[in-house]
Amino acid sequence: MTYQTILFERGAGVARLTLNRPQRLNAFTTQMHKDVADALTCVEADPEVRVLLLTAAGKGFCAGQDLAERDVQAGPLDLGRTTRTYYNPLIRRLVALPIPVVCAVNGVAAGAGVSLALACDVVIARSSARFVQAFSSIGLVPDAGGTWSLPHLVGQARALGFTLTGGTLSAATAAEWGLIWKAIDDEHFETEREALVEQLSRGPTKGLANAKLAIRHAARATLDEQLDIESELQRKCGLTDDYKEGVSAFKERRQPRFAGR
Ligand code: T3D
Repeated sequence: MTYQTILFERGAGVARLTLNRPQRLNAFTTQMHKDVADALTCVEADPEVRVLLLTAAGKGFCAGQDLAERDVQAGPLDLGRTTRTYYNPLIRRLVALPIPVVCAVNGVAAGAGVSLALACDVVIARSSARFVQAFSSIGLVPDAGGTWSLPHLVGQARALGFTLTGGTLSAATAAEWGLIWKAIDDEHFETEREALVEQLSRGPTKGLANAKLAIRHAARATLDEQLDIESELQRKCGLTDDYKEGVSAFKERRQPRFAGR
């Protein structure tokens, strides 16, 4: 399947979705939303895919909404409609995917590009990448889940400071704040990205999916509720082939061979 605005391939348990409008720092157009949505439908329907890698072509990751698509002189725009139609379903689908989603931030992320990265499960960034909270520069509120993920990840003080000043964070600061998992030296970025993706593609997929579910659920739960969720998810994990394999491998002093079931 070929697309106008993304590259998409599947193989060896990995789906790779690369935003591909490098001349516009991979800013989102309506066509890109449609292409990404279609690729996600393929991922959701393919039981062989055990990890999704989201990254981008060229020197940028994603500059958020393509502002060339917004004719502000032509009359009022209903941005509530565009976020409801495109950004909200995208974020909901990424978070709901029952596999790990790795985001490899290869360059600058701005506006909804930041929010998009933060919706992924494991976010790594090139040391030279930066995160720009561009919304306030054009009079908008962070969208694509940004007002939810930011304070959850870094706390209210940093979320407000970053957002209201339209600030820029280096990858190193983003990692230090807990916005992302890791900043990686540019020269080691691809190698580490591939090692991470390979590790996750060979992992106990159902266990990883349940861990993702539990950790994401914690943001809106009490400890009591969370203990119950853990028990229920642990019950499910205990019935998987991968649990049997993991314990057997430990006892036999060998590496486990998880089948993702
Ligand atoms: O509309 C709705 O549906 C509501 C939803 C909104 C979601 C949002 O994301 S709102 C926020 C939109 N994004 C921005 O405001 C970011 C705008 N871009 C920038 O601030 C800067 O470009 C960056 C900080 C991202 C990077 O700066 P720099 O100096 O590294 O690169 P540059 O030279 O500014 O950009 C390179 C090219 O990409 C340039 O084109 P040119 O001059 O070489 O032909 C630039 O115009 C283009 N570009 C960058 N960002 C966008 C863009 N073109 C269209 N839309 C963009 N968002």
